Amino acid sequence: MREPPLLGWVMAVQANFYRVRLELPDAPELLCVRRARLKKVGIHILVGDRVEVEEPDWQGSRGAIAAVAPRHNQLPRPAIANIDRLLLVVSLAQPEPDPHQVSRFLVMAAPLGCAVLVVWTKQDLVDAAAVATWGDRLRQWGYESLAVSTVTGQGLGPLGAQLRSGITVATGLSGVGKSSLIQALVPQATIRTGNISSRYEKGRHTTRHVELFPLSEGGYLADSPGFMQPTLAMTPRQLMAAFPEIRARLERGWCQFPNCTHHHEPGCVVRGSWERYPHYLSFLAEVQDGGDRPREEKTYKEKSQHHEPLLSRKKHRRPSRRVLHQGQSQEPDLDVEVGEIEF
Ligand SMILES: Nc1nc2c(ncn2[C@@H]2O[C@H](COP(=O)(O)OP(=O)(O)OP(=O)(O)O)[C@@H](O)[C@H]2O)c(=O)[nH]1
Ligand SMILES: [Mg+2]
Ligand SMILES: [Zn+2]
Repeated sequence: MREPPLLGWVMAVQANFYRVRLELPDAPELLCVRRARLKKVGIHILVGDRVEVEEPDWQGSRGAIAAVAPRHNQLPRPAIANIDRLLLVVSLAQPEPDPHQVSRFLVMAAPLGCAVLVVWTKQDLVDAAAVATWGDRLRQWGYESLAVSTVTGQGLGPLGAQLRSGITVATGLSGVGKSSLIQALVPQATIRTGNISSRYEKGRHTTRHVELFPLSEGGYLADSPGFMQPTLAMTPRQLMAAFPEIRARLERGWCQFPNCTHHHEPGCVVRGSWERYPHYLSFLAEVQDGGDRPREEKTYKEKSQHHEPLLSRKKHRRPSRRVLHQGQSQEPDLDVEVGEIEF
């Protein structure tokens, strides 16, 4: 009888090697190559991928990736698969929160279909009233948030407790403290943090390398490069679905027209004086402008479902691996300049 397959998760991609953490307790991480047959059919492997490893060399900590499981979502930049939670990092000061910008990130996260948690950083720089005001405001929008400081250590315990399962990716504007936060939560990680002013001058990100860090209480956390000006790549329908306030209004009543854009149409139950309605209108104008581009018709979730290589869920033995060869995926573009980065 064949041995059961060795399954693991890709923690980092380094040149042509993949660092894989096996699902076996106490197993060492293996530095793996991608099997030539996967390469031949254009199957790429991302950080966050669940993979099957063949021919482990336990002494040399080496192995070969033979198959990749289907992804439930993926971010192209940074290239990470199977995200369970997006940690939207916003600083309470330096820079101050910009509600429109926060809204934009929340909207961008929605098509990934994962949980979203907002974390306010640099709590040490503001008073308790400011923290409470922002927390209340986000609750009105339909999101939970919590405040932390990497200087005083406030809030880090409760945050770690919320990240205990699955893969979490920290995102947010440049300089808000994502890398500092990850460094505080994962002390054994070596992450570059930066000085905001010098980074703006150079116009480059401090954080470029993508890696999953294991949290002490469970779960994995990845850093990502900060955004300067994120763009919305989605359809108007996806935009509407991204607002909890809109969803709530449509649960209570119906607009007169089923294809209502909630802009000018008569009999609209969404239009109103709620706080983020102006955000919705400006995002709507933005996505309608670029709405003809075909790539905007698909979410990354849909894309990954259609193009990803398959690892047969039940029978990942040798004969079933032929399924793998049908898949195709796009090579992630990892070297992206400021301003081009988007979800
Ligand atoms: N006062 C204070 N400063 C902080 C805190 N967290 C981070 N900083 C500072 O904020 C600056 C930016 O921090 P980073 O962690 O590099 O920010 P980032 O979000 O990773 O930035 P990018 O990698 O460019 O996206 C650094 O100078 C940090 O020292 C905090 O809790 N309090
Ligand atoms: Mg960083
Ligand atoms: Zn409407």
